[in-house]
Amino acid sequence: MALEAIETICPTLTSEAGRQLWNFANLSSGEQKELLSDFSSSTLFNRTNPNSCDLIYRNLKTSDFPKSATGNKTYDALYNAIAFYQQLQAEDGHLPGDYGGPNFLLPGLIVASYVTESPLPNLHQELMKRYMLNHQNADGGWGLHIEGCSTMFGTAMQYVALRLLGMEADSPELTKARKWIHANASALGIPSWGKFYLSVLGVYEWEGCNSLFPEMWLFPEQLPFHPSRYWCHARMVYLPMAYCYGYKVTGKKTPLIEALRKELYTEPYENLNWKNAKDFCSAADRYTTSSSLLNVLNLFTNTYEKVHVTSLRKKALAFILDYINAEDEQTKYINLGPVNKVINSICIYHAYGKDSPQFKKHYERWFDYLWLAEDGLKMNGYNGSQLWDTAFTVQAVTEGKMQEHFPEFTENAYRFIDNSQVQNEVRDHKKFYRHDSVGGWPFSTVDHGWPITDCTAEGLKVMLEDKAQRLSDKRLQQSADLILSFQNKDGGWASYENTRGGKWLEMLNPSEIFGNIMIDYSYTECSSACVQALAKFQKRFPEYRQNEISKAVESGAGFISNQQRKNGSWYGSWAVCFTYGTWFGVEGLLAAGYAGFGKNASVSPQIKAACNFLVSKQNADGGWGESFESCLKKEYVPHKESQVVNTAWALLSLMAANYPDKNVIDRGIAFLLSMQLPNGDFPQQGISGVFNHSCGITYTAYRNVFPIWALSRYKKLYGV
Ligand code: LAN
Repeated sequence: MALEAIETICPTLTSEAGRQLWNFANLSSGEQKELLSDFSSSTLFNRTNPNSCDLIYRNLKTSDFPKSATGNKTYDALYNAIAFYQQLQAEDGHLPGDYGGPNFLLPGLIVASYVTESPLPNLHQELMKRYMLNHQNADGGWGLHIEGCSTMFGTAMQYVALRLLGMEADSPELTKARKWIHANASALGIPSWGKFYLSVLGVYEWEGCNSLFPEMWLFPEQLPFHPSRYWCHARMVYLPMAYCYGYKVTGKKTPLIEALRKELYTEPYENLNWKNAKDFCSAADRYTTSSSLLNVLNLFTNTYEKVHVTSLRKKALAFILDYINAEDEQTKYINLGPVNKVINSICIYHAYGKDSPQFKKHYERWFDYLWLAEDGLKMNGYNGSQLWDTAFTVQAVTEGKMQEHFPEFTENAYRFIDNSQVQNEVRDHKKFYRHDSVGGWPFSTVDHGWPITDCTAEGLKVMLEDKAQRLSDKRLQQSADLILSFQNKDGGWASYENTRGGKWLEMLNPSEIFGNIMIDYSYTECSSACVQALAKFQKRFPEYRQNEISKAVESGAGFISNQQRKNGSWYGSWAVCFTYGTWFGVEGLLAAGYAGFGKNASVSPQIKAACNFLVSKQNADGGWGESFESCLKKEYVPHKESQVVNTAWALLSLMAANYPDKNVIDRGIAFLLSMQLPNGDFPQQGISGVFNHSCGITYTAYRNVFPIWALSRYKKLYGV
C-alpha cells in the first residue's frame, strides 16, 4: 500500500508554539522519488470524495492501542475516540490538521513565487502539482473550492499554476482545462481577484482591471467609506492589491509568459479588448452582482487613473507600504490570511528586492501555510486552526470528565492555550486601525496574533475551568475586558473588530465571488461564544464590571434571539450550516438564562422552536446531514447522507436543551457509533467549513472533536 510506504519514508511535521512545518529535508533523493511515485498512485487518494482524510499526518502519528471494551458501547466509543485523537497532539499541545479547501490560494502562492523569482523546492513543486491535479473536476475545470463546480477563477488559476510548475500545455489534463477555459469565454471572464493575479504575472493587462484606487487610503478617516471601516480581511487584501495596482507591478516577460498569453484566450493577445473585460465576469463564478453605485465609482476611479496626480499617488503608496510593513511585523510575517500573505510578499519584493531581510522573512513563512495530505501538498486557508481546535478539544473532553483518563493530553492542551493568549499590544496598532489585542486569543497561533471575538471567548471559557489556574485573575479579566470592547451596538459580536461601517458598504463589494466581505457583521456564532464566555466569567468574578457584563449578556442574547428564523433555526456563517448556527443559537441563549426543557420551569419558546427544527431534520438512520448548498442558498439543503459532524452539532444542541424525548438522542448517538472506524477515528465526509457564503474550507478536526463532545455530553447527562 502506498500509504504504508510513505510512513517508512517519513516526512515529518515539526511544531513549535503552533507553527506547523512539514520537513522533507531529511529525505534522500531516492526517497523523494519514492514518495512522489506513491503520491501518483491512485490508491492513495480516493477522488470520489474530494475531501482528503488527512491520512498522511494521521498515519504517521497513530498506531494501534488497547481498546476500551467495558461492554458499555457509548462509553467505549467515547474512550476510543479520544484515545485515537490524542495521538495527533503535537509536543506544543495543539492538534495539527488539514485546513485546505479553497482552490485559489495555492496558485496565488505559485504566481508569487514565479514573479519574485523565488522557486519552491522541487519536491514541494511536484507535490503541489499532484494536489491540483487531484482536484480537477471531470469537465476539466476547477471550482472555487474542492467541492465546487468549475469556475473560471479556479480553472484559469490552476492552469497557470500548473504551467508555472513546468507542466506541458499539451498534457491531457491541461488540454482538457484549456478546452474548458475556451468554452467558457476565456480568461477574460476571470473575476477581479483573478484579473489581479494574472496582471501581476503578466498574462492579463492592468488596463483590464478596475482601478484599485490607492488614493482612497488618504481619505479623511471620518468618512463613512474610509477603508479602515472595512472588514479586516477586505482591508488587508485590498491594501497590497492597491500597491501592485499603483505601481502596475508585473513579472518578467519570459517565453512561458508569452506562451500563456496565447493559451488563455481565444484571440491573439494584442487584439483583446481590455476595456470591455474590466467588468466581464464569467457566469459560473458570479455570486454577487455589482451595484450601480460601484459602477459609478469604477467609472470615476478608472477615469482618475488616466490623469492621476503624481504627488498624491506617491503619498498614497508610501502610506500603503508603511502599513504593509506594520502588518508584516505585527504578525511576524505570517500576515492576517493566506491572500494578503502572498500579495504582501510580492509588494515587499518589489519595494526592497529579493535579498532584503524583509523578503527573506516573507519567504520563510510561506511554508507555515503548507499542508501535506494524501491528495498532495496544499496551501491552508490560514496558518492553521490551532487555537480553535485545541479549545474545542478541551471542552469536549472535560465535559464528560474524561481528563481523568487522559490527563497528559488535557494538560498539554491547556498549556498550548495558555501560551497562545496575546499578552502584548502590537506596534502602532491605533495608527493602522487595529483593535486592542491584549487578553485575546487568535484562531491559530500567538505569533499570528490577530485576536478574534469567538476565539477569545472559547479560550476564556477553557481557561476559566482550568483547575491548575494557569491564568492569573488579571489575564482572565483582560480577556473579558476585550470581549466587552468587541460588542456591537446591535448587541452582537462580529469576527475580529467592531462593526465599523454601514451595511450599505456592501454595495461597494467588488469581488463578484464572495458575499458580505465589506464590513465585519455581527454573527450568531461569534455572539453566542461571547455571551457564553461572559456568563461563565461572571460566575467566577461576580463583582467584576457586574452591570456591564450583565447588560452585555442580555443584549447579546437579544441579538441572538433576533437572528432566529421562523422555523426555529439559525443560519451559520462559518460552517455548514443551520445545524452549526442552531447549535450556537441554543447554547448562547441557554447561557444567558433562557430555559431549556426541565421539570419545573417552562421551556423558552426560542429553545423549543430550535429543538423542533432539529428534530424535523433527523434522518431515518438517526443522523443529521446538511449540504454545503445550505450556505449558498441560505436555506436548509439536506446532504444525501447523514454526516457525523452535523449529527454531533444537532445532538449537542438537543442535549444542551435537555430535550425530553431521549429516543431522538439515542438514535443520533447510535448513528455516531455506527460511523466510528475500528481505530477510533471517524470518517471524513463532506466539507464542513465555509466563509463569505460561497467558499468551502476543511476542518479535519471536526470529525473527531464534535462526536467526542456529543458522546461526552451524553455521558454527563445520562451517566454512561
Ligand atoms: C476564518 C477562520 C475562523 C473563523 C471562525 C473563528 C471559525 C469564525 O467563527 C469567525 C470567522 C473566522 C475567523 C474566519 C473568517 C474568514 C477566514 C479568515 C476564515 C474562514 C479562514 C480563511 C478566511 C479568509 C477570509 C480567507 C481568505 C479569503 C478572503 C475573502 C480574504
